[in-house]
Amino acid sequence: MTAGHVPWPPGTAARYRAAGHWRGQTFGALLTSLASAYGDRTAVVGGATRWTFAELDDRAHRMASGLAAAGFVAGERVVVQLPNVPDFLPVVFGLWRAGVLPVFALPAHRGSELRHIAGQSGAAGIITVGEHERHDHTATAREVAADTASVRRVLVAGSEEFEALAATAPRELPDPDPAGVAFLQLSGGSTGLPKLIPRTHDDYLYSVRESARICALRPDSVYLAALPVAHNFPLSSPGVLGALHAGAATVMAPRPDADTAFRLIEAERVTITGVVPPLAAAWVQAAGRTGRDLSSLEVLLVGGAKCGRELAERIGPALGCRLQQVFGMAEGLVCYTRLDDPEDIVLETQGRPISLDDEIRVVDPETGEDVPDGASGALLTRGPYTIRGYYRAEEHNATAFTGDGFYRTGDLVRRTPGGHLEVVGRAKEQINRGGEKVAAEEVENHLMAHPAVLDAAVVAVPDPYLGERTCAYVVPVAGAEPTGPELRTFVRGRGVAAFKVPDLVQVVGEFPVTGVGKTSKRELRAALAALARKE
Ligand code: OOB
Repeated sequence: MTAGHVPWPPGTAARYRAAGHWRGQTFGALLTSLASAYGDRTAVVGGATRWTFAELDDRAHRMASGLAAAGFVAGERVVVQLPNVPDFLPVVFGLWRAGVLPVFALPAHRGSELRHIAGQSGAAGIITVGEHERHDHTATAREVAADTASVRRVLVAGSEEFEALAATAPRELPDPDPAGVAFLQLSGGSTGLPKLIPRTHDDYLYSVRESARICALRPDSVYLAALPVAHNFPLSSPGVLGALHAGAATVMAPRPDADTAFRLIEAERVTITGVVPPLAAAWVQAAGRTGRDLSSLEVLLVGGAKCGRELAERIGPALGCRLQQVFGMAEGLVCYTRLDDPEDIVLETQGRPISLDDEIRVVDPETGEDVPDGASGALLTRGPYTIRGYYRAEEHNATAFTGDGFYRTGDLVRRTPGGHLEVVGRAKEQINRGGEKVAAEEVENHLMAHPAVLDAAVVAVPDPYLGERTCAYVVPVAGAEPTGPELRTFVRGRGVAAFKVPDLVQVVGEFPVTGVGKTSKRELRAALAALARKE
């Protein structure tokens, strides 16, 4: 058992095994079996690289041996911050085979997030790239390593050292415990910095296997990884892991823009991909004037944030494919509209859970009582691939989960009599910036580190393109006159992902108080958000 991991109760675990959800297979063992079933078929394409399943399997074996030879031992954690490059796969499968837990950072993360992730996980190493999208990732990783005691090594994909490691003679390593933690994902966060989400081989593989089935992946499918591949959506819903599981090829898109994606869809005859709503809207627009042949595309998954009916209706006609909505979370639960669902369900709901063993409760946020179908309420869930606790976060777990193990998602939903969920809002202090999650409190803390800032409250404001943008209301200290641009530059300078820098800054004399005169952050945010919606 991994320290810091809250396991499922033994009786529940036994039930999930008996039902065949948990099969006792590790990701390393899965790749071995895929290599024997699909050896000569293409597994992954990106840039000038094109690896078959056998080649991927071989590189992952070598990587595992190289990592072990470099001193990484089973149970340790290594932060992986890689963009969409083929090497993402041998690195992650190599770590899995060595029993080392990848900790998935996003390429957008900067020193602030990386330091938190490495520190919180006690990471022994960081695997990153050189320069990517005009940011020197190696330099950031080295800075973080220098002041994070546990980090012994930074490895840079593509470097000579990395290639030597990837060429190590393969040797069999002991297969880790399939019921143990395979990796740590990041939560979108609502209180402060992102929490770490421990996922096991058993539970994650179940969601991957079922996602591949629900999305009808087959060996001749081609999946385009357009979104950053370490995120749960392009990783496993059905994502690159679902594609591998089905013996299908994955194409790594260096960027998600329509030009890049359409070029790859045409060149590689892509059949399925997944995007967030703003990207879907941009693709829909670009499709009208593209000279590219998109006829191979069968399914576009849209999720990560609410896809409104208007956009949903335009996707099929514009891109010549079917829409599949997906509502998921790194903590577990993933819902899909099914390929044979009636059109209204596909256009209006965010799908139904993967598993009949996903338990769904929709409750009154005030009383905690279940509400009837059709009424909106807070979504609670528990099931065979939803965590029972964040990693090393006992205090937070006490409020994020109910006493009987339901995860409080923070989403407001409505359930149809057929069991489909419609996401109608959010109770958590988080801004969903077109699928990129911003924890209000994290940004407020950065703002309050500025000497001219007395208090800050970050709220969502509606945005036609992103769905929501961030607005920071700031009260200055007496006599100070900080400006919006100055505060934005300050937050950026603290080394945070660009999507967290407030889009708007409003400097105000004081915060409005609510009717009852409450001035708690929570009340303030609610009042400001209501104000922002009215404007
Ligand atoms: C996905 O995962 P996360 O962990 O980045 O964010 C989860 C949250 C949900 O709790 C919900 O607030 C929001 O993102 N969300 C949606 C949505 N899909 C996710 N809100 C409305 N409509 C949707 N379709 O975002 C994620 C993980 C796996 C698959 C897809 C998305």
